[in-house]
Amino acid sequence: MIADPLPGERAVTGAFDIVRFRRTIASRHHSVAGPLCLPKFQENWVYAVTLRPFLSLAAGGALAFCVLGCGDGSDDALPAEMTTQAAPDLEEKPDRPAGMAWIPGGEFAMGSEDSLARLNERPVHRVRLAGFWMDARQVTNEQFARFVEATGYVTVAERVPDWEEMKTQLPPGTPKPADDLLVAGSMVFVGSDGPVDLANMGNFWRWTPGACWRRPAGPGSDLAGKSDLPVVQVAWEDARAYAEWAGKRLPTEAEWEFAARGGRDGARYAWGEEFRPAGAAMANTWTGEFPYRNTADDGFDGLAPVGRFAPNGYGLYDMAGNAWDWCDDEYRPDLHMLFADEAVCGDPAALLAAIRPPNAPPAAVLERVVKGGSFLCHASYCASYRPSARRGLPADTGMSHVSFRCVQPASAEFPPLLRQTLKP
Ligand SMILES: [Ca+2]
Ligand SMILES: [Cu+2]
Repeated sequence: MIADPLPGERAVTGAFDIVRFRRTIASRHHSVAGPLCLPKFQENWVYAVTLRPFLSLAAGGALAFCVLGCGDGSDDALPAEMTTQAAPDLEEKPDRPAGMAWIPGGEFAMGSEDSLARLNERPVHRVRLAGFWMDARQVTNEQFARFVEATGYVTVAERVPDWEEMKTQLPPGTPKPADDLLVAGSMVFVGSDGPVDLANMGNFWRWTPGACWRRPAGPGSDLAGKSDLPVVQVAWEDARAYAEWAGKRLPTEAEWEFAARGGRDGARYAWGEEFRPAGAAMANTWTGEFPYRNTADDGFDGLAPVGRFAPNGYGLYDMAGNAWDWCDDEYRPDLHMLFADEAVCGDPAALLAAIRPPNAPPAAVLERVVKGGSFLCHASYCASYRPSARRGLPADTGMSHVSFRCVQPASAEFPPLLRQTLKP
């Protein structure tokens, strides 16, 4: 049975917020869309759509609403370039970045209403995206090591938390955590000896001082033989730092989900409707009884090296299971409800950023979206190996099953999303 929401997950935001949000969208859309923007900006549409996150900040939100056109869809038809955009033949793209797959862009149904879908995946709404490049595989330990070697970067899990600094990012009056918690460390999956209460993560996860990407299971562990495993125990800002170094950025949730679907709009899984077509394991998940008995009959009882399962329709590997992928977006459990009445939306990440209230918490303490599920996902617990499945995780915490991959806009002249970090 699927419990909703997951343990530790916030309840879905109340109706009041949604009404207020819709009113904001409506007023902005109708006040700036028609006469002011469309004739003026239509010739630059493709450029503007690709630039939308940047523009949404640069223009204080107003421009974003006219180029994104998240309204009733009647007065802002897309120009031909967007609606007829076809997947370019990779062979014709001499500038294809190494290790990346072309995601053609277009329109898709974001979210799911099938029986496995949680509340935070409902309802389905249409989203329209421009094309982009995406890493075919998750960033491996070897790749991350190269980044660290080149930059001397120290990940969040390796830094001793500074309470004085933390305090400034937390609501006033937040009590100081116990001293033995204020040490460098990360969350390690430890499993259990038998059936336990799944609502209490502490029954199978342990905050582990000394755990970090180099020692993913804590002191005494290392990366021997793991160079082609996805890097884990990286916090969201570590993933972002890597992306910036690589000249890329993290995907938005919508980009990630569109890419994961591999062209199978509305399908339950990235590969179709059946979890194990003809008995074949399509992803590294938990087989057996969670969290104490892992039969590993998909070949792996822990993380698998990247690229061991069949790629999806866009040539992307491991978009289900193995390790979650960080996305750039703030996590809102009610995301899909916010867009329920819109015919077609631009990227929800840009829309939400544009209306972010000035008193919103600083970016550093927000939950960020993770997608794709992991080797720990099991039908009895979360079934998150579906493209629409989503969780929010604290941005500052690494875990045994969270990794990332990057994307790159179609042309280098478009500034990456990274440039408009929601810094406090
Ligand atoms: Ca497995
Ligand atoms: Cu899961």
